[in-house]
Parts: sequence; structure tokens; C-alpha cells
Amino acid sequence: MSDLDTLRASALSSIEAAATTADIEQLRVQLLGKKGAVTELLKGLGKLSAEERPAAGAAINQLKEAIGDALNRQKEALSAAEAASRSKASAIDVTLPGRAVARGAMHPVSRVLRRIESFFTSVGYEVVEGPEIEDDYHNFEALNIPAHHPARAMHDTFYFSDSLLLRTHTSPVQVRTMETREPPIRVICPGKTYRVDPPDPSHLPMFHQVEGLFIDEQCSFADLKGTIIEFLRVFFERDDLKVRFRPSYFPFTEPSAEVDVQCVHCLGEGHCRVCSSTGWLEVMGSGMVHPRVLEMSGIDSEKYTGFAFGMGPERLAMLRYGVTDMRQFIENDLRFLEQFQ
Ligand code: 2NL
Repeated sequence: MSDLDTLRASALSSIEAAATTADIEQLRVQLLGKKGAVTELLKGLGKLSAEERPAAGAAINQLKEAIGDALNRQKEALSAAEAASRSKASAIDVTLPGRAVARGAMHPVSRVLRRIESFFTSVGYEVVEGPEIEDDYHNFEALNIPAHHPARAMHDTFYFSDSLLLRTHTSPVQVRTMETREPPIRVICPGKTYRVDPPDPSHLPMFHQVEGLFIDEQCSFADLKGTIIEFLRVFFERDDLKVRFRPSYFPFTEPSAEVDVQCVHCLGEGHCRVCSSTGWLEVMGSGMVHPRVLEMSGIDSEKYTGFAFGMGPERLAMLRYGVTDMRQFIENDLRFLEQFQ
């Protein structure tokens, strides 16, 4: 066998054995590159005699072409196989089951806030928010709460300084509304409120309040009663719910009334731990806005009258969903929260 035949056989068998396109490129360099085996043979032609040279040159070129063809063929085959395996590796298996979307649940207090807002906006009220850090004037003074009132004692209010505090109710939002708008005013003010109370079954240091304010010419206690009774019947989803207005006292309203509903648990019959067998549950406070409160915020109390009310969404959520301990609202126990889907 001549040197050419040996080289041809070994080159073709290496090409056939190549496993990747990178191997092929390496072989191309080894065989046909500047210092490749075939190139070395061509360089050797110079040493041959003029008679031998044409035949030898033709044979080497023929070998060069055969190796080039073999490299190209094998490269094409390998690159097709490599592309196929790349696309198989990155393919999406559409038969796999989908990942389930974990569904959240709305907090029961948020659900109650939404119900309250949806009723009042449906009868023409606007939802207004305001700062949680308030000053003494808007939280107390403008609401006719004198300096000696128990609500101003240190044990109730979180103070930042003599005059800056965490609001103890959302009334200051209504004060700010009266200061900046002209009647008629129809607003509800939901939001967080703060009092120095350690958590227990019926108290939290941070809780919510929704207050409402209606001011217009000719506004009467009958408007207060009609609005509140209708709200409570819609909220508790009972057309015939009994509602009771009990005389009470707030510094910012006169007259004032606590609002009771027929016990939603026992409906007023027999032994009951929810209403202590009284048949009634206190759910709101209300009253006609004190004329001094109107005047302090720049509203003419000869021309305008108004009513106001306040309620606690935590308490309403306990009644509506049968929650017996307020602390559950802030414990973030998913076993509790997941029940309100
Ligand atoms: C309660 C009592 C009440 C008000 C809040 C109010 C606000 C202004 C003027 C007059 Cl700016 N009144 N708010 C009136 C009566 C009762 O809330 O027991 N809340 C949970």
C-alpha cells in the first residue's frame, strides 16, 4: 500500500468515527490545514523529478478532494443530529399537568369595609381618607373634646409629642372635609385608628373605624334614622331587622344615640352568649353634629344641620362571621384566614 492509500484509509476512518462537529473541524485542521498531513505531501512534490511530479500531484489533489468531501458529509450529518438533540432538550412537555395558582382570600375586616363602602357609595356618599398621624386640634379640639375628657388621657392615646398623636378615631378626616368643602357633604371615612389598649378578645391597639357625615339644609334626626336603619338591613341582609336608638352622649353630637340591632345570633329569644340574653347588640354610635363642631370648621350652623355616625369593622366582622376573639384578625394564621374565600 502506498503512503497515500494509508493516509486515505486512516483519514476516512477518523472522519467516520468523529462524534461531534467540533471533532470534524479539528480533523480538517489536522488533515488539510496549513501544517496538515495532505499539505505536507504537497510540499514534498518539489523534491520529485519533473516526470514524477504531474502524476503524484494529481493523486494528492484527488486525495485532498476525497477527504474534503468526507469531512463535509460527516459534518452535515452530525450538525443535523446536534440540532435535533438541542431542540429535544429545550422542548416543552405539553402533557405535564399545569402548576396550580394559589388563590388568596380577602381579610374579613377588608370584606366588611368593602360592604360598608359599597352601601354608602350606592346612596351618594364619597369615600374620603386622611392622615393617621394627627394633631391635637383635629383629633380632639375641633370635635368639642375638652382637655379633661378621658379620651385625651395618656393611657388612651399614643402621643409623639404634646400636639402630635396617632388618631384615636377617623373623625379628624371629617373635620378636614368640613374645613375644605361647602355643604352638601356626604362622606364616609374608613381607616386605621389607634388606642393604648393591650390586645384581648375585644380590644386591639390598632383597629378600624368607619365614620360617616351628612350635612345639608333641613337635615334631621329622621334622615339619620332612615339612613342607618337601611344600612344595617342591607349589611346584615335582613329586610325586617329590628333597630333601636338609645339615648347616649358624645361631645361632638347632640342629641346622640347608640344604635342596637336585634341579636343576629338568637334573634332575641332565650339564653344567648352573644347578646348576654338581652336580645340586642350595640353596633354603632350616632347623633346630630353639635352646632359648635360645625362652627369651628367654618360651617354656618343656622343654615346647615347634619348627622354623623361611627362603627367598628372588627366588631361587625365578628358578628357577621361568628369570630369570638378579635386577636384572630391580626395573628395571620392561615387556618383562620383561609375560611374567608
Ligand atoms: C362610635 C361612635 C360616632 C361620630 C362618631 C362625628 C364626627 C364628626 C362630627 C360629629 Cl366630624 N360626629 N362622628 C358621631 C357619633 C358617633 O362614633 O361608637 N364609634 C365606633
